[in-house]
Amino acid sequence: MTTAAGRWDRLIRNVHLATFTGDQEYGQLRHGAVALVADRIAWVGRETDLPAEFDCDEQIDGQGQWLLPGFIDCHTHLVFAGNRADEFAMRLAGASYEEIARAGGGIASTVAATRAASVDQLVAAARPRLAALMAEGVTGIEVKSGYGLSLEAERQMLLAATQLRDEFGISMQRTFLGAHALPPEYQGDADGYIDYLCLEVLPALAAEGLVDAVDGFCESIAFSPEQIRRVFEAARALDLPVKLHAEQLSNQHGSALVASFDGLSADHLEYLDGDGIAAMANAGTTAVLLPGAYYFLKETKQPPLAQLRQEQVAIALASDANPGSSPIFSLLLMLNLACTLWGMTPAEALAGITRNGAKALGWQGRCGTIEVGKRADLLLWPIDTPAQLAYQVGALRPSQIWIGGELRKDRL
Ligand code: DI6
Ligand code: FE
Repeated sequence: MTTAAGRWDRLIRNVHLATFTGDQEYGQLRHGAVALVADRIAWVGRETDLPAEFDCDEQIDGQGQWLLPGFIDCHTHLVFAGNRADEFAMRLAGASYEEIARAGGGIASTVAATRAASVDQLVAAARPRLAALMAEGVTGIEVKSGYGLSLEAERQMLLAATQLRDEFGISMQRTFLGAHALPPEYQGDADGYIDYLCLEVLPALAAEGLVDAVDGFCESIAFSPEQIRRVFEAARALDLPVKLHAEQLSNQHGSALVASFDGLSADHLEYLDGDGIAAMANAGTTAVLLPGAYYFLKETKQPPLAQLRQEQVAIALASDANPGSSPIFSLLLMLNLACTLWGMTPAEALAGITRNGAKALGWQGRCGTIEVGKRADLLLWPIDTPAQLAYQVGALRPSQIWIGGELRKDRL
């Protein structure tokens, strides 16, 4: 199969393209067409610029709808057992997220439920969450461990994620988040727990091929920058990329730390300062903003959007789907929240779940835009303008989804 002779497997025509390349808003190209060969994009352009002769097995009439890259949810805690509705009620009655965590609730309660679950039970619990995200167009996702906090229980979580990846045929980055919280058996010995992660857990799980990246929670209720640095050094020794939950509840200077390790992303960032932004800009570390957690925790300190823009730090958006701070399984809702709560533009928000979402995972060469050579992860949307995706809440679904060039007939 060669593209030079105009031999294509599929041609999607009569569509408006939001390519997320170039200078136009949304990278838009009206009256476009996209040709696919196997799982790749082979040609992109205006319909009127199609070659006079080409050979193509299948032509698809997009009926004037919009074609976008598949969405990337670059920060999720999708695999967990139980729920924290009781804690939600406590917070509504006035308790803070930090108070609940310090009193032994919060992440620790999800750890107890997750440790008690089998891989099959974790998969069964996560299946409807992943199906909900994918039904709205997610074709690439990051899934973290971090509710196991022991070798066996972290392995169970990563095995569940791997099983979901294969079952749904989705691109997935599996991230080791052992440094999420201190498990009960290490109370009072955070440094001992970090040793255990660095010397035993991470090397073993990496050797089993279950880890694609490494994350941590750098916060006064979690781990110090010095402890996170040791986790990052262990990741570096295994050639694994790093990212960090940073500056979510206070400024611990985690963003500068992750940038100093050429990290993929620093995530949350409400308390990020100018030095952190400069370090991220220098290192090319993506800012992953999580409007679901901001909204759900009723945070009032906004991430420094204007300064991130000014320093040209790439900004991604993600669901942070998790049982404690963002039990929200909708990436489209994140677009709306980022625009209404922080003043992001619809074009910025959409770039955050396409081009910049891919960059946050180190996938910029592979997906996130409509470009020749990229994976054919594509969404056809029955909308008049891409801004509609950030504006409307509910009742929006892609009319077609292609993953790796294959039409997902189940449409999930
Ligand atoms: N920050 C978050 O928002 C999630 N993890 C983290 O480090 C929340 C995790 C939870 O509350 O279960
Ligand atoms: Fe998170």
